[in-house]
Formats: sequence, C-alpha cells, structure tokens
Amino acid sequence: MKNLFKLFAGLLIAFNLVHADPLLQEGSKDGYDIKLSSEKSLVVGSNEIVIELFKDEAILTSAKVKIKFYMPEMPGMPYMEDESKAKLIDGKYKTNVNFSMGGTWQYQLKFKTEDGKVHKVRGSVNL
Ligand SMILES: [Cu+2]
Repeated sequence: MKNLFKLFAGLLIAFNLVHADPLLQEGSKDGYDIKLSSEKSLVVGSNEIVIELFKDEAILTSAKVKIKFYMPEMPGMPYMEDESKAKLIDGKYKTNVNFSMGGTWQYQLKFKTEDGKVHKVRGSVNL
C-alpha cells in the first residue's frame, strides 16, 4: 500500500511538471498595456517569450523592447541573468530566454517608445 502511495505521489508530481501552464501575465504601465506570454510552459533551457504592447487598445509596434531575467545570489549559487532584445515579428516582440535552473526568476521589462521614454515593468516567473 505504501509503495502504491509513493507511485501515485510520483505520478502527480510528474503530471504537474508536464502540464504546467504556459506563461501568461498582463499588466499596464504609463498608459500602455503589456502582455507577456509563451506558447509552451517554461523550462530549464531555451524558451520563446512573446511580449505584446498596446496603447488605447491598438497594438504598438514602434517600441524597442528588452527583457532581463535574473535570479539573486543564493548560498552556493552565484547571481544569474539573461538579458535580450526582443525582435518584432508579426506585431509581437519575441525573444529567446535561457533559464539555467528551475525556481523563481525575476524580470525587468523595458520598452522605449517613440517619444524617447523608457518604461519599466517588473515581475517574476516560476519554473
Ligand atoms: Cu537559483
């Protein structure tokens, strides 16, 4: 019975890992709406992150977008970061992010609009 329980618990954990939801976060800053998403669930290794910007419900494609993911220093582990510039593809800003380990990663999204202003949004993701 004990072994059966262990097997069941193991299956539950495996199920959660395989079926973790893709990224989807929405917010707004300085009058812009921001959507951060991924088609697949986030994994250790390479991930495509999609950033969409909107102004008054219209899609915004004239900005320059950068995103930095980082994990603070922890005992036995140095500070880690991955920073990239997103490319505009079909109205969406896309970038590949490499997560070197699981856990919580903080991010700082920066987008520069045509008026020269830089807007910053912070958040975090889990994997
Ligand atoms: Cu870490």
